[in-house]
Amino acid sequence: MNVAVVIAAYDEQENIGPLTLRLIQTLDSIPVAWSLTYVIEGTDGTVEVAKRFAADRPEILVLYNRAPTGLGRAFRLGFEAIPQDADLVITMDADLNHQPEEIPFLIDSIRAYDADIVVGSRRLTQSQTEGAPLWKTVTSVIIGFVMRTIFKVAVKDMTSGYRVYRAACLRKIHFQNDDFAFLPEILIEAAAMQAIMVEHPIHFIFRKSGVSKMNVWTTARSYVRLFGLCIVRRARLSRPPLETLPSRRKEVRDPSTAVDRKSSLGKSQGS
Ligand SMILES: Nc1nc2c(ncn2[C@@H]2O[C@H](COP(=O)(O)OP(=O)(O)OP(=O)(O)O)[C@@H](O)[C@H]2O)c(=O)[nH]1
Ligand SMILES: [Mg+2]
Repeated sequence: MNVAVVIAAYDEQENIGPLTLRLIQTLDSIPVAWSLTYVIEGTDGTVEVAKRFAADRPEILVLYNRAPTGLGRAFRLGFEAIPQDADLVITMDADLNHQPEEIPFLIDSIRAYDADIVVGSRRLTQSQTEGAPLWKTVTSVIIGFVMRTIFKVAVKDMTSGYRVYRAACLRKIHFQNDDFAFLPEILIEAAAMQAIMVEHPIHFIFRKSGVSKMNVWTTARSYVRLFGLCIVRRARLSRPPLETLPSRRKEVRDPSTAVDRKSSLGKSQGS
């Protein structure tokens, strides 16, 4: 099995070293072929640390931009770079929110449920969350509730960035959002494709180094854009088929038209 890990990092100099060491240790300990793609942005030295690891391990690819382009855009770039033969794609944060040692359990979960996506979840009874400020947890729970209600996606933790995707499923999903809202967008798209999604409890640890890159205004704008996009899509999908539009109904009620339709139907069936 080929596993491609994709991680976006923006000024995570203190975290990238310990994260990479733990990832290598975990991925080397399970019977898979792996690759690790970093999409690094910023100028704090994160890229130099990652490149030192990449010089030793050919499995590691480092993509780099100086200026941050947004989380969704960074992941789009990372997903484009995953090897063609990847079976699974794993995403996680670079700030040690997500524990690399849990990767084998998430992989077991996608296999056991024959799922398309496994979401590493902070919202199950066995999940553990350490150190997250109350406002973040409350905001995330509210966003999750609103999304689930409006878009009918049966996932409790829709904003979690710790996920395992079947590569074949991920390749079919084309998300539009350039910022944090790409995370729920992927699940909304996947639900529309009838993808099988399951959640697996994780141990989430709030960042101990570096600062949050989630800008409240940019993120709010990206969610507004997502809602707009989804509402337009839903309106298109729920538009009644031509026959039931009012003007067509009138036409069918007209006895002469109804006879015409019947006879033309009969003809096409008969021929
Ligand atoms: N390449 C890139 N990475 C980004 C960008 N924005 C965020 N990230 C990374 O995406 C991940 C999630 O961002 P965080 O700042 O941790 O957001 P968060 O988890 O909601 O906030 P914290 O509470 O600080 O953990 C981290 O690994 C960031 O370094 C971006 O514009 N470009
Ligand atoms: Mg984080």
